[in-house]
Amino acid sequence: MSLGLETYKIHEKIENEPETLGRISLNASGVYKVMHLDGTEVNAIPKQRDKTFLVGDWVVLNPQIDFDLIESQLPRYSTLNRLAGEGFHTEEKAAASNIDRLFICISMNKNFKSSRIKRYLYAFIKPEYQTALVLTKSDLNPDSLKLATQLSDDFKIPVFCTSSYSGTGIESLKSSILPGQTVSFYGNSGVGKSTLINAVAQKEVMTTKTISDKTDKGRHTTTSSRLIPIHDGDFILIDTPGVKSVGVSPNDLSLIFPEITTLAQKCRFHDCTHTQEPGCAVKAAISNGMLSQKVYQQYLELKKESQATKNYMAAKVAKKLTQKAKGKKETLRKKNYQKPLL
Ligand SMILES: Nc1nc2c(ncn2[C@@H]2O[C@H](COP(=O)(O)OP(=O)(O)OP(=O)(O)O)[C@@H](O)[C@H]2O)c(=O)[nH]1
Ligand SMILES: [Mg+2]
Ligand SMILES: [Zn+2]
Repeated sequence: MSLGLETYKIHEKIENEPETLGRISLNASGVYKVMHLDGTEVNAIPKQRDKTFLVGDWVVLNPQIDFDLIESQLPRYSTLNRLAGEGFHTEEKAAASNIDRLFICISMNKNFKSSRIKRYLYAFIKPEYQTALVLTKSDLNPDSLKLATQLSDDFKIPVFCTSSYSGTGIESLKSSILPGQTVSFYGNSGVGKSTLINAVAQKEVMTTKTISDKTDKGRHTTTSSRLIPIHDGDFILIDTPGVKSVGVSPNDLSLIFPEITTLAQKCRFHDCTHTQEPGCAVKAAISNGMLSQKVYQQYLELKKESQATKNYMAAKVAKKLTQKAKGKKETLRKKNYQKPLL
């Protein structure tokens, strides 16, 4: 079993690897497991207690009786960062390392929006790994195939249309993964990442849970990243915990649509919404074919979403403040309470 070592050696130009090498296969809030090249998995403890690792890291091990000490970590050639934060995207958290391909999973249920994809691609197209889209649960949407073609035309990246239930697209997804590659799956909780991994692996390697198809709200079944060798380590999958849907801040919006930001500087009004104002450079660019109608629509959709997130966050803050004020009143009331004289 090579666990992707050959690929790693090519990237890092290593000829002879250290003898006791392993790959971090689980990180459950700082509790690690490591996989040896023969496929066995053991508990692992960092020699330096404050050192943290990512699933996918190559590490030098010092085997003990019933665990391995992690002596050191070899450099990473790629890192997958998850978008995280409450309301808006406020931080990035590393989730996996040394990956060659990333599959962004999007469920084909009725909440599907192509503007979201634009947002994901902005965050995840990186030179260190190849990115592709995976449309999951295609059995829920009769237009899935059509959408897949449209998305691959629009975004110029590979799109796989899959259903783990019917088996559609699983084989083509699997055969697109080259020997020795490490691939990771990313997406909102409940889109079906773990079910897809089980379908590709043809066995129950990941726990999945039933959710209501009505809301498609995941319950965060997978809570830690996990490395899974397929076909005796021919290629390696990394399942990552689902992310909450992260909102788009106005700042993200201008980064995702640089062409609109540039055009907006020429609008007559500085607070132009690019919808009906006179002298709008964005609308003018659409009329003369400089800006595509599709990109404009995606911009409006994400802008609406950004406003909705802003309102949601404002309402949440207001609720907290009211609760705080109520709490203060209550303490005051208690403080002023006098025991009745009997
Ligand atoms: N209709 C349909 N449902 C699916 C399909 N794949 C998965 N599901 C269902 O979607 C739900 C979530 O699947 P999971 O694989 O646990 O989702 P996940 O993305 O791993 O979720 P997290 O681990 O929380 O990030 C389960 O109820 C699955 O049965 C599919 O191809 N079609
Ligand atoms: Mg999962
Ligand atoms: Zn304008």
